Amino acid sequence: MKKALISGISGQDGSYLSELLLSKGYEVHGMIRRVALEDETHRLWRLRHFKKDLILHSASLESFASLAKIINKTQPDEIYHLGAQSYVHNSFEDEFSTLNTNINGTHYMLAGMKEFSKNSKFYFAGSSEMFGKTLETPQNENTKFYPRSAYGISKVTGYELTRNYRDAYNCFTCSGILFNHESPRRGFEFVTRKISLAVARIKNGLQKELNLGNIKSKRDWGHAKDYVEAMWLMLQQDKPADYVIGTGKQHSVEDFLHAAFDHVNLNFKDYLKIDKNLFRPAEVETLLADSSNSIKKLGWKPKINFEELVREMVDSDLKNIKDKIY
Ligand code: NDP
Ligand code: GDR
Repeated sequence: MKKALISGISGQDGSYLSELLLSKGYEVHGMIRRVALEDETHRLWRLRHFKKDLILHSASLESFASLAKIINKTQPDEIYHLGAQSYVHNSFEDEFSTLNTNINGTHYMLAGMKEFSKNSKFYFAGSSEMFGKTLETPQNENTKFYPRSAYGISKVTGYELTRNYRDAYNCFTCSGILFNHESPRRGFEFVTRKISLAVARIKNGLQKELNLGNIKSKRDWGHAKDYVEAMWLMLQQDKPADYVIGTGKQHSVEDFLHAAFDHVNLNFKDYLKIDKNLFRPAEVETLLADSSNSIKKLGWKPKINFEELVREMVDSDLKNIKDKIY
């Protein structure tokens, strides 16, 4: 039986990846913060349906000793390093924690693997935020990086560390340069989930307006379920490499608003308030993936399109309201 170790297992991607690996017969180990154990209902909500099938360890991305101990103990075939401070807006408010957790956390995971489990295969969660102020469109594996936030900078550094462990120490390390991916399990601070929950609340008379920042920015949005499959595929190849993963289709935040409100027969213009405080000091205006290399080498293709994604998120939040979850 293959063994996998996932950092950030309690997040959106960690939950979908766990389900995928369990369905493939893996023994799945995950790292969680100790505080999560004190409040499982809220902090481990994404894992609640299959938590009994996972082996969870408490660890902190800020502590090399805690990560190395678990890597040594579990001796995983595959390590998926997803844990990070992942909210770009927050990285302007707290650059220090973002850089510390994301850069050192990645370094500690790599160093722990090299020291105690050299034959593990390693996945690093890179991001389209590394392209930032895009220097060409669409973006592929050869596009130069121009990060626009401490978050983006931390991911470029993580990517370089991951590549260096491949070059210098012959480790099997891959970076997935993943574009935005969403789902009903998306965190509430991200724009798509903020919109889907607001639509459900407004439809039910629980909210009157929705405050947003820059609705002109454009993203390449896919479904998280499709993207965790790409992570797994990367570690099944004969040789390690880096891959761009996206749908190749672009929509603005305004398009998302349109689709989400239309789905419940409301007009977003009746509820939207633009809030200057929600704009970022340096915005990433436009992102669009060229995943042709991944389609060719991994045989990966997204299955869920933008319209289906929006409908699934809004329907899920309507159900959450009906079931009195929010
Ligand atoms: P989430 O924010 O949903 O999950 C992040 C995970 O990291 C959570 O499990 C969180 O734990 C954990 N974490 C955060 N800080 C710490 C810390 N200091 N110590 C230990 N664990 C910590 O992110 P996603 O699932 O959406 O993304 C997964 C990874 O992929 C992230 O690295 C993200 O940056 C990257 N990424 C995401 C994309 C997307 O569109 N979703 C696109 C490209 C890259 P807790 O639950 O306790 O907070
Ligand atoms: P992003 O996602 O920064 O692309 O990072 P987010 O959903 O936060 O923002 C997308 C765009 O929407 C604009 N926006 C708002 N965003 C938020 N969160 N809240 C608002 O009220 C709002 N109004 C407008 C933003 O300015 C931005 O242009 C996500 C994260 O998952 C990262 O971890 C990941 O690496 C990248 O995607 C790829």
